[in-house]
Parts: sequence; structure tokens; C-alpha cells
Amino acid sequence: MANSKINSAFELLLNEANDLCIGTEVLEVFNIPKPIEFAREYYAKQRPVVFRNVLSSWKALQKWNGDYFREHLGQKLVDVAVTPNGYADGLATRHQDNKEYFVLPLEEQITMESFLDHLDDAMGAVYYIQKQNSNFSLDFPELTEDIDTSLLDFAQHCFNKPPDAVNFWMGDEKAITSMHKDPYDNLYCVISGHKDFILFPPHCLPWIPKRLYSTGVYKRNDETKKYYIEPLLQTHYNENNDVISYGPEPLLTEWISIDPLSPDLEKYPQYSKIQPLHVRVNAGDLLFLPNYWYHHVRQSHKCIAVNFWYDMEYDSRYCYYRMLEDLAASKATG
Ligand SMILES: O=C(O)CCC(=O)C(=O)O
Repeated sequence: MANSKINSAFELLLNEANDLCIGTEVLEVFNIPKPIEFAREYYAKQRPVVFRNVLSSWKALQKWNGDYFREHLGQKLVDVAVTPNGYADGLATRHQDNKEYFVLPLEEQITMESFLDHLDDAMGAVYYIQKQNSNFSLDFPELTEDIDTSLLDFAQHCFNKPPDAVNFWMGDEKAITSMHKDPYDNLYCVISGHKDFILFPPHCLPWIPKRLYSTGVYKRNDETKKYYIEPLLQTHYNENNDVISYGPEPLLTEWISIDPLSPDLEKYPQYSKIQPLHVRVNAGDLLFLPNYWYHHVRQSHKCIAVNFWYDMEYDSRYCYYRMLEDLAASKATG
């Protein structure tokens, strides 16, 4: 199909969505809804909504902060993501070849006490507890009683399955999660501080540039303590799924090219056609973020959050989305 035809179809998509107010606001609600209300108004329509101040009965709200963790979990080993610039899983230029890479963080295990010291070191590297492998359930059993998950039943009834992962997040204002989307419906609960989300609905895909990047990982030089990017190579497996070799091809990762905090509109003029949504989620608030919504996240100093990821339903909406991906890619390649 000619690019001009694809473009006018994309324009139709955006105009229809805007006329119908689809993906044009983040709703605010001041109570926990009934399950049927959540299912009908938010989940079925895949509308993001912040439930304000609904977590106040959680003990975590009163207890969790840097001082409490230092006193009660000070010697506990925690897995942290370390980066020189605050972008764990983000784009950065590797000066050796002046090429942009998708870079994974350096992963370290340190004590909670040492982690908290790093958060207070304004000049140092950026430390973030952000392992998305259900690290809350796996690594913090001593904190689970501070969270009453029955409060989330209104949504769990609707998802009709347990969460695939429950993640714990703690970091400072330099830690930024670059824009991406997830195949999960997300209940994001802020316990201390605030998080600032920038959102785009899934149908904005054609205007959000992305491409394949070589993948790297941050390493730290033992002597100079300087960080550098080490390129990663593709892994090759045999028929039993054992690793047999690496490379020589670089490992590639598809990632979003634009930074919503300073979009390069000369390079990506199409991005100006879409409007980001901004929402601050404060301590005690719960954000329902539907699957495949693009999100970019910043936070206040020592912000603490727990989120619940539920596997998305692979329904017709997903199929339309895949078609859109294919159309946008065929347009990009001409
Ligand atoms: O809190 C963050 O930094 C990122 C959260 C996120 O990306 C998610 O919950 O999917």
C-alpha cells in the first residue's frame, strides 16, 4: 500500500479516537469502585484512572521510608540497578564508537543501608531497586504484611487471575524509566513520595518512533570507578536450547527513539501530532494503567512503590494493534 494511503488511514484513526475522547484523559476517582464498575468503566474501555488516596489503610503508608528501612532492613541484601545517568533500560551513546545503544543497567547486590547512602549521594551514580521479576513477593517477604491486597479485589475479580508479578520500586529523582509499553494490566500503588507518568494510548503507535538498537550493558572500571558500555552479542542455541556460542552479530533490541522530556521534533516531526497525558501519582494513590499504554516514569527522592502486573488478554484489540504495528513498519520501510 502506498505511504500516502497508510498516512490517511492513520490520520483517520487519530481523528476518530480524538472525536470519541479515547485516550485523551486520565480519570480521577476518589473511592474504590465496585468490581462491576471497574470492569465496565475502566477495564473494558482500557481507560487509565487514578484512584486517589485509597491505600491509606495500608500499614506500609505509615511505616515505609528510608529511616524505617535503615533501621529494620539495614543489613538486608537487595538487588539494585546502577547507571551513570539514571536510565536503566534506556538509550545512551557509547563514546568509543559514537553509536546509540539500548543499555541495560549494571546489576549489583548491596545492603539496604548502602543503597540508602547511595540515594543520598547527589553526585554519584544512580541506584534504583527496580527488578521486574516479582521482586516484592520474592525478595521482601518481611514487608508483605504491610500491604492488604484484599483492597485490590475490585480489580482482581475483573482480571480473574493472580498477578503475574508484584514488583517493588525504590529510587531517587535521577532514576528515570524511559518510554515503553508492557503486555500487562498494571495496578501501580505509590507508598511514599510521588511518581510522574507521561502516557500515550496504544493507538498512538504510528507517531512514536522506534527502531532496532545494538544492546549494551553498563560496566564499572574497578580502578577508575568510571562507567562504560559493553556491547552484547547475540546468543546461539542448539536444538536442546543449550548455549553454544555468542556473536559475532550484535544483540539487537527494539526501543522507542524519542524522549518525551525533550523530543527531537526535527528528527521526528510526526511526534508533534500526538498529545502526551501527564499524571502525578501520590503516596496513597493507585493508578490503573491498561496494557500496551506507553509510559515514561519519573519520581521524587526516595519514592517507594509496589505494582501488580496482570497478564493482558490477547483479544481482538491485540490483533488490531499487531496490524497497526505491521502497517507502521511497512510505512517506515517505504
Ligand atoms: O516506576 C517505574 O520507574 C516504572 C514503572 C513501570 O514501567 C511499570 O510499572 O510498568
